[in-house]
Amino acid sequence: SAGWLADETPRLDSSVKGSAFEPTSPRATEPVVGPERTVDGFAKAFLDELNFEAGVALKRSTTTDQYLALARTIRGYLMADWLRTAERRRQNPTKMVGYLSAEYLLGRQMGNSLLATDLGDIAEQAMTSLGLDFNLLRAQEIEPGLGNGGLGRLAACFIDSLASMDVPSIGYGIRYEYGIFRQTFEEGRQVEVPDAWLSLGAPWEFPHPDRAVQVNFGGTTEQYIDGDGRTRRRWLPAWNVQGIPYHYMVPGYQNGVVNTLRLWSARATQEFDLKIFNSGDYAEAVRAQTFAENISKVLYPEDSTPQGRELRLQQQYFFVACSLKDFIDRTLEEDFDLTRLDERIIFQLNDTHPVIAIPEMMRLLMDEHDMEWAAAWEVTRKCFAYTCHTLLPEALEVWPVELMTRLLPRHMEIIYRINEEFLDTVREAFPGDELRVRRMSVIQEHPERAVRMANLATVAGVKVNGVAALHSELLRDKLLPDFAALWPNKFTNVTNGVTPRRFIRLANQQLSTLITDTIGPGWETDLERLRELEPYADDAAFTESFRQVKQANKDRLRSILSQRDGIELPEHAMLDVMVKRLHEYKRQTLKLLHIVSMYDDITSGRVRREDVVPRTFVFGAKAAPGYFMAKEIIFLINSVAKTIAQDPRVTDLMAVAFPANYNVTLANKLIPAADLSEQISLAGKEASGTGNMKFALNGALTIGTDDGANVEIRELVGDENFFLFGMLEPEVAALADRGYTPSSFYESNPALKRAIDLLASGHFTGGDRSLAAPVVDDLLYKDRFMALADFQSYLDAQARVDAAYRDVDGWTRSAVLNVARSGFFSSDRSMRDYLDRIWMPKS
Ligand code: B1H
Repeated sequence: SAGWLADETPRLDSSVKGSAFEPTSPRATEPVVGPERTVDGFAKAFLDELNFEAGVALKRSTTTDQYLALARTIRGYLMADWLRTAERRRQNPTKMVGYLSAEYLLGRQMGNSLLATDLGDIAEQAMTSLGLDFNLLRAQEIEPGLGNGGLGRLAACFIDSLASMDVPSIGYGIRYEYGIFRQTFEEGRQVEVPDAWLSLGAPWEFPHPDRAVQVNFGGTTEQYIDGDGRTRRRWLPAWNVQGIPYHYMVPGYQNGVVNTLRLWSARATQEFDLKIFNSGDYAEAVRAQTFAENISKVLYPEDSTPQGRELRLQQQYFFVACSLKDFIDRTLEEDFDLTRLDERIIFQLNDTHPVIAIPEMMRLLMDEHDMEWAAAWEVTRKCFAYTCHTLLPEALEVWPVELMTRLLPRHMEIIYRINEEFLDTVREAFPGDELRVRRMSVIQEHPERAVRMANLATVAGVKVNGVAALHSELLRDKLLPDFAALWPNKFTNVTNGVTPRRFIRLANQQLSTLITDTIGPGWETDLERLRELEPYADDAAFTESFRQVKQANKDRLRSILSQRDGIELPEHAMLDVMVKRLHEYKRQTLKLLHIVSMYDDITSGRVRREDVVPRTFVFGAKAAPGYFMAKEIIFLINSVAKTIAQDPRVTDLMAVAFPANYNVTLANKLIPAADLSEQISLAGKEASGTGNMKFALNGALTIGTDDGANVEIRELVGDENFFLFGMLEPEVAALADRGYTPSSFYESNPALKRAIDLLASGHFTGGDRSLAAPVVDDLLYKDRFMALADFQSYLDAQARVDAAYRDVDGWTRSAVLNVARSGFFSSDRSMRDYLDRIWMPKS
């Protein structure tokens, strides 16, 4: 009989309801088994994906088809663990960590998933058995570049560690349709190309349009009397969008745990459309959908200097509102009393970008869940902790009251009230000190009325932390001293870390094998064990292998740069690497002055050729598209690189490479090959740095200032294995107070004068002085970050580097000790510190 034919109900519309997900759950748990962990099992699963999911025959398939099928096959092996992890967490609800971050700079997913599942060999053999080139397929993946630099990469390392440590946690963020731009060079100048990372298909994500969440914007607020006769306020928003969750697997390292990263994508709501549809303009209504979808369209490419754009505030509120609603609905599923919400969640605010979550939590608890102000505040102030990632004044986010009132009027009211009560506390603690009250206020008055997001986060957060020891000290004593006076115990430090899985195991397989052969397995999740390598720093066989690994990594890099960028590098030279965002405070110009100085020494015959230690300099850096000076610096580096490459007097002694589009994928190839790591920011400006840690862990020596986590690296690896130079932070502050005149350093230092004159002469810019002028003039007359003041000290340190490098055994010894003593910089340790000091303190 065909009874089922009668049972189908036609539906009127094809829309999605804006309601939270309601599971129908016919069975509580289903037995889930992944495909067989054999070469044949893998090959079969792969063909199933290709044939039955993609509908493509192997012999007609493209490389893209094959890549997609491979990705889906690998994720199939993680699926059972994912469902099991989620079920286990639901069965035993405990306090979770909610990481709120506008950025996740994930890097490629395939290698990481293969490592987590330990399926690399099986997958490779399976592909070979089908006649496919495994590495070619892996190379197809476009990395999800949903972040700018260190801050976004840190978030990715942290969720990796949380999964590897089986900490109940969830990452929340934005699914940008376009991530960080792809950088290309045209005549040495940066040109940005949109990063269409989803264009080939998105095999690592799981969209859940049926679990959409509605987010409101604009409108007004009003007072009303509720059913119990209470006077209350409510928000009458003007428009809304919906947030569609996309889930990403976050696999732990070979531990059967798979956590979730939930990124939100904006769509137009029916309601939104209807208003315009009803006006009769169908085409306009369809067009208007793109207005809503703009919210998650593109990552703002500013690293450390936020632009106060309206769309950016919309992005921030959008993902925060979705995430809080998502989490609260989840706790309500277990009938949880929201006055105890802090027993279920601690939200970590990754910089100020998600700080609008604080008034949003208040609004949800009061307006949607009927709580009184006092009760709502009592719980809200236990649910958030704030990480500050900077000290640069221009990086501190403030949102104009005018914009905030227009976009989020209810939140603005709540912020005012939080501030009123907070300022009462200040007045009580410091009677009569109105200057202090003004400094601490969440609202700034000048140059315009605006909400200081860092102050709001500090008022509401359980803890405030900086990202390296020095930074946390400066944060407490220089950026927020008034808050520290009021609440000394609110301030703490958690030094950043990096995941050893991606940045050693995946990036440096040969070093990993050498380490495992020497100290046994297990160091990948217990990185302090690298200490056991210390005795081998003097072991001839070990150091010889170590050198061979470094050379192999250099050879691989040379071949990659040759293929990828058409850059041909000399075989034997010290590899001196500076990779990070282009920013004046990071001082790529100081590096450039060193290069020009070395060039000048050789071409003028000031040094004998046989005394020169050959070097290859590698830069990698993206500039924010609107950052004029940063782009001029890129142009100048490229100009110098080109001139040097064409000058036969120096080509055997120096080369400068600037591969375009530095990203996580390239970092994984570059860092393991480096001999020297350049960490040369002006002391007090780099909050932490995390590239510095990756280099040390891969056996590069650091030349660096006493800044950020460099301080801790030097303490750990030892003075004799680190090249320190430059002013200390108090000296920088003192010089700034005295008044800094860069030209006096230029006048009084002949080497510096020669380098700057040569740059200014047009020698590197085809004879055109004007092309070098923006950078040169800035150095001579402004030099906000005091490159000229640190120049001589830097040059001296580089001379020490040369001397050390000539001593091959001594250098290798130092490199080994850098690896052995950097285990502290595992992001697992950072997560342990967050747990102990912030998330789950044993009171
Ligand atoms: C860091 C940022 C940042 N600090 C604003 N601040 C952004 C600020 O899109 N924006 O508006 C984006 C990024 N990023 C970096 O964080 C620090 O400069 C590094 O020193 C630090 O290592 C890293 C992680 O803590």
